Amino acid sequence: MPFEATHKIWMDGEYVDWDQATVHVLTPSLHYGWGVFEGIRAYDTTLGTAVFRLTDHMRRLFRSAKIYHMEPPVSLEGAIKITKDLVAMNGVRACYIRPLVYLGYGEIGLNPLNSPVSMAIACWPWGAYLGEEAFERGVRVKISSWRRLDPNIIPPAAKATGQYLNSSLAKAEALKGGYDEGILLNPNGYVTDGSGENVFVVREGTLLTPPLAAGCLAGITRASIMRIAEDEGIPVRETDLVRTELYLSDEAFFTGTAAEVVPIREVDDRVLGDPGPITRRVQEVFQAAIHGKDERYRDWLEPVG
Ligand code: PY5
Repeated sequence: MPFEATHKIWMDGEYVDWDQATVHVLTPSLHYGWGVFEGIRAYDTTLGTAVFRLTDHMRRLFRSAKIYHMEPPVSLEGAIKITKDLVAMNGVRACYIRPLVYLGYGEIGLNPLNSPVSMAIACWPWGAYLGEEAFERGVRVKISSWRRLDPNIIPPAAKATGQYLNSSLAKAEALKGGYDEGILLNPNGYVTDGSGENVFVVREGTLLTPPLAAGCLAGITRASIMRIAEDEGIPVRETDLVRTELYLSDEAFFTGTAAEVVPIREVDDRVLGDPGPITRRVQEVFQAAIHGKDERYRDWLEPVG
């Protein structure tokens, strides 16, 4: 998917032109994947342009950095302010925001502890991650032959750049097989998440999703959907799921910042069918929430102006 470039990207204290936002080829993070990032969205809302759960995303970024012994060069409050200023400065009403904390040029050995820590924040308009049609019709999913990383190999609790080799292998396998997305099982065979989305299934009116200990990312959309479901009187339970529970579910869907809420219509060629009523309901409430149209979730919106 090509970029729809904006004007400025923030890099280590400066707002630089989009085309000038480059790093040296010997930047260690490029070689060894030692970096952490976030995916955030700003929406055109009833309050003007507002970032969805910006503070929660930045907290997760700082937690990821802690796991990898990196002290971001700005404070949490600083990162929040810069993000809002950047979105406003670029004049975009809605966009995807990508903060990145990484090791800057300086060292090329495997010791990550002596390199300077750099940070960048970019934003650009980014449409439906799994395609416009996916919202309505749902996606076809394959259980990946690639297993999710064990927490003692590379911790899924951090959103680290190198870790996404695992997700991208699953994504590539799914696409080459003619599917839209892959779901990864953990080394014990339990469902974790999609390559870039958390997974929910509906069984007899209850929403089920894998627990964090299964090895999925602590998704902010996941947490939002759990809260929405509770408010809507839909029971939610975190529980380990095996692949056949996806095949036999009444409904299933993905959640994520890039993807938002996307129905799953098939898993490994077992048809679940058109999006069901619970999927539709949470999709609808989530859309209202992110656009400032549901009072209950106003505090999730952090206006840029
Ligand atoms: N699981 C994985 C592996 C993810 O990468 C993501 C987010 C999620 C779950 C959902 O988390 P959240 O709801 O907090 O976004 N993926 C990124 C995103 O911005 C990267 C996608 C390219 O959605």
